[in-house]
Amino acid sequence: SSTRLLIKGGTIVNADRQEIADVYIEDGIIKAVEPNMKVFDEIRVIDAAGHYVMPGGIDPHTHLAMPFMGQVTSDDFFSGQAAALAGGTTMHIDFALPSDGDLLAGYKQYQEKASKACMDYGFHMAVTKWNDRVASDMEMLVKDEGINSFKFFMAYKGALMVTDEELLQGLKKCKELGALAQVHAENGDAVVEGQTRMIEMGITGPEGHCLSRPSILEGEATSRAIRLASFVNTPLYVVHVMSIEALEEIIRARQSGQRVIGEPVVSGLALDDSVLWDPDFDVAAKYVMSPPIRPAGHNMALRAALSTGLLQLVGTDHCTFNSTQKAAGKGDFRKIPNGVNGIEERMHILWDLMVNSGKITPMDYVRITSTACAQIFNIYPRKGAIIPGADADIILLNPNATSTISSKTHHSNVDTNIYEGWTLKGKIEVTISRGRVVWENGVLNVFPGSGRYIHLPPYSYLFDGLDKIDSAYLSSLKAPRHYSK
Ligand code: DUC
Ligand code: ZN
Ligand code: ZN
Ligand code: ZN
Repeated sequence: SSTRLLIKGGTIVNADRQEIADVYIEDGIIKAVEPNMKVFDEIRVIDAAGHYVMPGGIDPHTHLAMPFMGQVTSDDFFSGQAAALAGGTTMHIDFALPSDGDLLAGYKQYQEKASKACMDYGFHMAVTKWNDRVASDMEMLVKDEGINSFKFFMAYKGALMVTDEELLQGLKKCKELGALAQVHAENGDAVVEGQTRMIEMGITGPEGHCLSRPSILEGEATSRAIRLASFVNTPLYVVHVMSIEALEEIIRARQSGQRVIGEPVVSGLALDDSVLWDPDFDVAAKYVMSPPIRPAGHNMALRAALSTGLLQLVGTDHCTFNSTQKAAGKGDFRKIPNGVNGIEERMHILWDLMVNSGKITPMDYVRITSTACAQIFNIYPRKGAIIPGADADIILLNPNATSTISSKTHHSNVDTNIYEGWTLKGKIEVTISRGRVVWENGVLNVFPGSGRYIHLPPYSYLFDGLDKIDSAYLSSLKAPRHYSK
């Protein structure tokens, strides 16, 4: 039986236009977007007058069911995705982290974890070492399994960190495959040095976390990654941009024509590091993530960059640990598992922070929460747009309603919330996932196994014309040289 749905009279917002129209959906696909459509029998009609009707959010950066720092993140693919849907996000791209650097095995493990998915998802794959096997696995994942991005950690020395040599090989392979290279940019050697300094000074609490890895270390690694990507001439995606130093490197590179994407995360935009000085360990520890939340001012610069297009899309780095898990680092901040929540809060916080404040328009909001992500990961316009033929992933936002965040009412499987008590204006009242109403009147209607794996094809627009740049470079080498005696 076909499911038919008509969303009537709302303000349809796409990244490039806004209009009052109806949206007709059949079997999970948007069939028509037109004003004043006729209502047929046996069709469910949702009255959207006074509401913004927008593409569902796509979170480019999450960690569900991930073993990390001796713990496993508390949200799995069901609880994390249910939370996402309740917060207006209808797709995410999770970081598959292979336990022993074996990419294919890791990919299969993550697909197994995702068998309980209740919304659409894709994967990035983390590369934590380099050898021929890793290279051939990357090739297989791109050609057969729908992976088009690989993340390299420049921090987490002794665990996930790659050397510059490994990063360089990875960048070359990404370029060859048309896959997007992503970096966690912090200087991992200097982080260890900074941590040792703190412990020697007797600073063992959560404030030691941000003091030990200041923003210059993020700026240095961002600069290094950008310059290595330039040397290889391949696009680069910098995940969780947290600081002015990193931002400046990205802006410089973009202004010189380099293809660099910068992704801030909600916590870095919305908070500052004062929270890490809370005398209550349990409170301060919940904000520990890497790179750390920065001193006040960095967040304002990131917001400004986002509003002017210097940063392109927003993730969350959703990576939740319960307070009992965070307690592993009581007395030594180095053992606090790194990660914060955000998958459920991202859409509401960005609306309040960026749209209500007048920094961006609803169209910009759609771009930074959905469209840009779909374009970068090469699934636009199937995702990220309300147009005929696209997947019916849609949200209805009431700009006049408010909601208050609390760990007591959120859907994420974690006992704390870093935005506890925040009241936000602009409420996502309905979430539609591939034509099915999954969130309405404060009630979730989801079941495990209903989410689909979305193949992400290689060679996004970021690769267009790159070969011309390479051939121009090669022919410049053949040009006559002039030497002065
Ligand atoms: N940072 C975090 O805070 N959590 C997961 C991994 C990371 O890089
Ligand atoms: Zn990271
Ligand atoms: Zn992350
Ligand atoms: Zn309403």
